[in-house]
Amino acid sequence: MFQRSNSAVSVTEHPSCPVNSFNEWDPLEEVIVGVVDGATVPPSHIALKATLPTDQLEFFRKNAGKPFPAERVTAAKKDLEEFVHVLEAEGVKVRRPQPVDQLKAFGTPGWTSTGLYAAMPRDVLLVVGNDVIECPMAWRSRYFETSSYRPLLKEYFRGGARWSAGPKPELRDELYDYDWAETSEGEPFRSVITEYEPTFDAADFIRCGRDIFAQRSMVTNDFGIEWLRRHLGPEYRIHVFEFADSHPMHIDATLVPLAPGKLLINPERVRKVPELFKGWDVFHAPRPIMPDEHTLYMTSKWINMNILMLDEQRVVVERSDEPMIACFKEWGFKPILCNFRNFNSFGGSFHCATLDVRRQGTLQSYL
Ligand code: ABU
Repeated sequence: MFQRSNSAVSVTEHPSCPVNSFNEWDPLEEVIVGVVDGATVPPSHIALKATLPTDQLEFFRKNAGKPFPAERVTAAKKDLEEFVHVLEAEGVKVRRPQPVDQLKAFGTPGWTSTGLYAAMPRDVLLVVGNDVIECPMAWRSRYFETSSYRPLLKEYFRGGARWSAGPKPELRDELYDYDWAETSEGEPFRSVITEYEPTFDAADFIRCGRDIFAQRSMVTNDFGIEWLRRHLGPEYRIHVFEFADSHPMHIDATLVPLAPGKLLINPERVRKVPELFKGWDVFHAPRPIMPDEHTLYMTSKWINMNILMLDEQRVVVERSDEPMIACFKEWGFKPILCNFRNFNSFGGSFHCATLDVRRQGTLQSYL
């Protein structure tokens, strides 16, 4: 479950580094916002089957290796443009990845694939302090996803950032449980990936200064978590939680620290708030109001809680999500509104679509 350490609060300062982000709420200065251009349906694979909404399996089977419908990509791009304007109006510097041809096949001696997109920087890159880490992702279609970010990574490195990468995985058949099947209510979590090699998506980790919360998922294994733990070293404590979620993939619609002492939880998945948060204000996300007919290719409706904190007060929330807007106001935050429903169709919301490259602030303990 989780580890606890009582080491004293201390502070590390790197004032001039272009990459500097220790938590989810210090004042945001620079952010990468993804691009949806060229979004392509990945080839069929057991790793996808284990995570896709069941009503999308047929779409993915029929459209494997083809572009997502052009009208949906155009609508999502419009949402992203609005989001960029909203962030700039709030004083945040916005950077964008380079779109690449996702239809171009690539592979290793064991397999071939086409790509997915560069829409979700949160999945592929993890910023911890001054270190930007390329994640060893478990989906074959995402093997080269960092390519879109390489110009930015080189620039940040030249500016003084640390640039790391997890061990490049082989993604051989041994990594996958081809016999994977749905579990029944009450059964322990069954992942579609094995412990063959370390894999993780950045979005299975959420930062809270020295403490980082994580989950095992359909893309993140214990081997990957252990790699990250050793890579980060003793300055950080990774706490691994298990939630009531039989298809976990990314923690940021389940458990989201909003500010020191303030935690947002998914009330369906977090049945018991970990002891670690004793004394914190725990806010229950309201049930999502996304209409059933709104296409969500790759996510649950709980992306209503996939928000982006601009500082301890300002939070970017979907414009039509009235319950969430009302809750944030009641809890003392300042919601900043942005249309994002069409982007949501592609699997995430404001947190997924961003990578907070630089926030003011230093390494602190909040627990
Ligand atoms: N990163 C999106 C997570 C969505 C979900 O857990 O439902």
